[in-house]
Amino acid sequence: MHKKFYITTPIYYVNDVPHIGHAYTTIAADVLARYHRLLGHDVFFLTGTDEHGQKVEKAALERGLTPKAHADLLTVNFQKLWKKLEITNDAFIRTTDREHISVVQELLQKLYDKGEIERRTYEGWYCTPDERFWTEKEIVDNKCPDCGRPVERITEDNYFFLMSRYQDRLIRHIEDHPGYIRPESRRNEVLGFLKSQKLGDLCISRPKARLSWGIELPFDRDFVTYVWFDALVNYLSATRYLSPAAKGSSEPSKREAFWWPADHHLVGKDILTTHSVYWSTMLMALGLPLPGNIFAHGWWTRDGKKMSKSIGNVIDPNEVADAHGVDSFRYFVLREVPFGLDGDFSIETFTTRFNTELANDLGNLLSRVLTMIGKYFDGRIPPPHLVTDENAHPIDLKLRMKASAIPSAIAEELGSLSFSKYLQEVWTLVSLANRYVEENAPWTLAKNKDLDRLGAVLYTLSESLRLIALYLYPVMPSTSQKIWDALGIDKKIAACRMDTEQPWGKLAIGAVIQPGAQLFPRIDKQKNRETKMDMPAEEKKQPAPQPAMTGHEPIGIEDFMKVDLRVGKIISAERVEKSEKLVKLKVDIGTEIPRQVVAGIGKSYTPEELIGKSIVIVANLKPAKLMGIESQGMLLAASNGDLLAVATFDRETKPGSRVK
Ligand code: ME8
Repeated sequence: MHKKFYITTPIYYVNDVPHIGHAYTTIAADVLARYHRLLGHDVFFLTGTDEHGQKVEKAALERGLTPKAHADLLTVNFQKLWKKLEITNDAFIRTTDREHISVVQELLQKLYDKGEIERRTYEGWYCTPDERFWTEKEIVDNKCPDCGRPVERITEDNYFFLMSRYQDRLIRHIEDHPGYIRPESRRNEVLGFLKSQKLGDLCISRPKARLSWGIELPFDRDFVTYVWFDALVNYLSATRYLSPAAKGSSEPSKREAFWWPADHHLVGKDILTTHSVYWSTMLMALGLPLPGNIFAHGWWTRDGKKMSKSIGNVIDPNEVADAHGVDSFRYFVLREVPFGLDGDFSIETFTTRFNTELANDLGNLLSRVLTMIGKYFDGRIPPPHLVTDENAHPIDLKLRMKASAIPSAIAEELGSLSFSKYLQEVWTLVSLANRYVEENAPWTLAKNKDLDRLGAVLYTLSESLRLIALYLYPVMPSTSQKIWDALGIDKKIAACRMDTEQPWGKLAIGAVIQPGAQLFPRIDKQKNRETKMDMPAEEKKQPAPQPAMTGHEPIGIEDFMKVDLRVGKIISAERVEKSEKLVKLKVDIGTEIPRQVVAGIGKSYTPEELIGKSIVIVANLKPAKLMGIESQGMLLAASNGDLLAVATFDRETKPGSRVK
């Protein structure tokens, strides 16, 4: 028996270009679709564009185009963006599709024939420029509450869907199905509203005299369908003509039955009512099953402010992805805010997460492991030197157990759409692997020629990285594939199954690693304040500003205490390419992440003799770039002409201890 998984995003209005809100829902849906494919489920992931109605007609008019020509142009922006963001939607619906139109008309006719739609005379206050009705209570001094222009009293005939009939049934459905509307707070809002107010009927037509850009009512050619009635039907109509063939049957008629109802409708909080009330009652009237879940996510602000075109602070997902990569954008939006709450986007928070979580925690872990395999094992995955769990090293077992526990944690977190918690779960493994490096000090094992243990340690780390990539694949598909490629795994994750890949020990011994470029080159926060090493030659020539007088004028203790001197233990050292002097060091100063320090001591020391030394680090120096590499501190050394002497300690000292 195949398990099917059907997920949708809202269909986006083609009145404007895509922004971060559109990208957010679509990325979230893509993560779930990819995850369910990894589980071996039959997946149908649908997105598309909403092309009828007043908003689109108005936008087209402003550009001097017919609504259809305008829609044809703007829908491409969405399709292109989804391609760039590696969205794997199985179909893209446009409400101007002939097949969709015919399903909308069929359903309207069905409801009309069943007596669920009625013609009524409607009287209300109408704002002509805004083209919408207001109630007596809403208008202010006979003016439109939205634009402030005078409203007129209009009486016109329209068709109404008798939604009020379903109020009690809807309340019961929401109460009986706690997962129907999520998150909990939104569910309570909808229930509160349904229980405290009488539900009205829904006007589902617009006279053609007022709006012609819509689907004609099949039972009255003078009217078009209200845009929301048309749009919501997309979730159902797509199953008939855009879904993958139903498993075990090639008959198109079986498709709707196979795919419907959807498992999740992901929507933004502002369109929850249309989905939870209009759509649910429409389905009830049609005698169709309701979707499994409607999830309303929060809204993004930028630097604490609402995004708006007039302020010009709308985030273009294209720009962020072009500047810093698709995967980091996908990661950020899902990691930063629990799905369901509002979130804020700022370059500062993006950069911090990028540099610490992606560049340091994950990117450095991979490059360290690959460098050591290259150096100590000729670039081949070494054997783990373990036979059973019994003779495994306890710290190896701890890492293995954590790695094996992640799939069930992911199932739980993604089951409740807790994307941020899911990523945090995977990051506990990333952090544990980083700690494992420090605890095992492979460089010391190498120095002591303990190649068996060194092999076991590097195998354990490579295998952890293989699993980290597998677990991160739904969010960061390219990065994950790059990690597998680098580990010499000759498989496409997209074609793999979680259950066959998740067992520990699947990494092939002897596989040749393929180190590539850094996964996440750090974003330089102070690009404009780079050190002279990175400056153009012209600027380099200028005389350096003279340092303040030192050694002559006495300073107070408070000045000296401003300098944070720490004991640092060098855990790795390598020469900086194309430089005689510079050596890149990783220095343990007692923090979880070691410091990277670039020091000009390459003429006086070989990297090998530096490893293991305890030195003095200026820990609160502003980071600077040397030959394009960030240095996060400085070591103390004395110069004897050309030969430098690094300050060390004459007794064992703990990394991170203050030097004063
Ligand atoms: O509403 N942050 O389309 P749409 C997060 N066509 N999400 C945001 C946002 C923000 N700042 N601004 C907007 C429509 N959104 C209809 C849907 S479905 C049958 C029809 C979200 O293009 C908003 O919450 O105006 C909504 O989910 C989505 O963008 C599409 O908005």
